[in-house]
Amino acid sequence: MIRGRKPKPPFIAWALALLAAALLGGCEGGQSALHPAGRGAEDIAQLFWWMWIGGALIWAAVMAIAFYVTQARPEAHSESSARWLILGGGIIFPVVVLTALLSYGLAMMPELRSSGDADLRIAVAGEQWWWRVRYEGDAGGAVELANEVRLPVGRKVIIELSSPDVIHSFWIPSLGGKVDMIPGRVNQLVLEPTRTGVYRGVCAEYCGSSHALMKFEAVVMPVDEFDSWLAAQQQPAQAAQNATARQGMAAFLRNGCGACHSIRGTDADGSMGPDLTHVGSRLTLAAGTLGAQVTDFEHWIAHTHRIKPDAYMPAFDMLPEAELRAMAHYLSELK
Ligand code: HEC
Ligand SMILES: [Cu+2]
Repeated sequence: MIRGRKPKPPFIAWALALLAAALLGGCEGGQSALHPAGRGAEDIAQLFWWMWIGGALIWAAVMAIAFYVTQARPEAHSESSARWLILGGGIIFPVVVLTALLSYGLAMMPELRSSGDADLRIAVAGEQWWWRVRYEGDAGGAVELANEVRLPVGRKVIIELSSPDVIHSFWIPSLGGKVDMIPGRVNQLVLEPTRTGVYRGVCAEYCGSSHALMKFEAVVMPVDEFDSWLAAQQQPAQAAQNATARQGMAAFLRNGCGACHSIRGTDADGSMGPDLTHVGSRLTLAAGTLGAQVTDFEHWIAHTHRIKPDAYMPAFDMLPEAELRAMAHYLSELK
């Protein structure tokens, strides 16, 4: 150890502050576990901060000891004081701290997983590379939609998670924890949103080439708005309103889209792809990959694989532009 060489805390402090700012700057907005909008996410954020404080204290203690032995008292230590340091710092201290943090974390689990008196039940299947969402509504019957989960604020909701193909993972960081969707079983997640708003959900388990293009919106609404939204979703699709939409509907049926897609109230009753009965009311298309304007519909139908590599829908770029545009109009008007 070379005496007299001064460490440079100001530079290190600046670097750490910059790093923290860069990291935490990404924690705002609709996809942040540190900006919770649900019961589960609040608990998890609290756990995070306790862990962070614990980590910071330990780091400070280790730095203080390192400073003490290299700068303040660099001379050799007696064997017995070294033994005590190893015993205390290497065994007793970590055992106590880790046991405390683990007990605190484990004590949260029953609450995070309790489904008790849920108000609503939603089944979500992760598929390559989109989300099939089914409301087991009582009054108007079950209703299926895709890539959007709407929830009433302040209500407890059970989400039943499954997958028909590979392992996916359902995660809305602002609302709650992350749970895997495993082929052959149904996992449960309980969410209880506390703030209205639109939050981002993602697939958190690598599931193939377009894994990163598999997002969804979680929309938390006031209870009465939610009820009327669900009642509207339970209705069959509205009839085509104008000549363009009528041409679009005919083209949709003629080109075989109905082999994979359902539009309740028409002959299209396929189930391999997303239900399109109210696709015009969605906030995004193709699992958060595009907006939901007429041009987005047209773009998706013609250039499917340029937008989402390997998606299980054929691209229809061979169709005349007028036909693509008519279908886009028809679908975007299915509110
Ligand atoms: C072989 C089955 C198949 C056929 C045929 C098919 N699609 Fe699809 N479609 C899918 C699948 C699967 C998805 C989901 C893709 C994804 O996001 O990964 C999809 C997604 C969509 C979406 C986005 C829906 C949403 O909620 O995000 C639209 C719109 C759509 N298809 C329209 C059409 C139209 C129009 C046709 C006919 C010209 C058609 N599809 C033909 C399988 C099919
Ligand atoms: Cu996935």
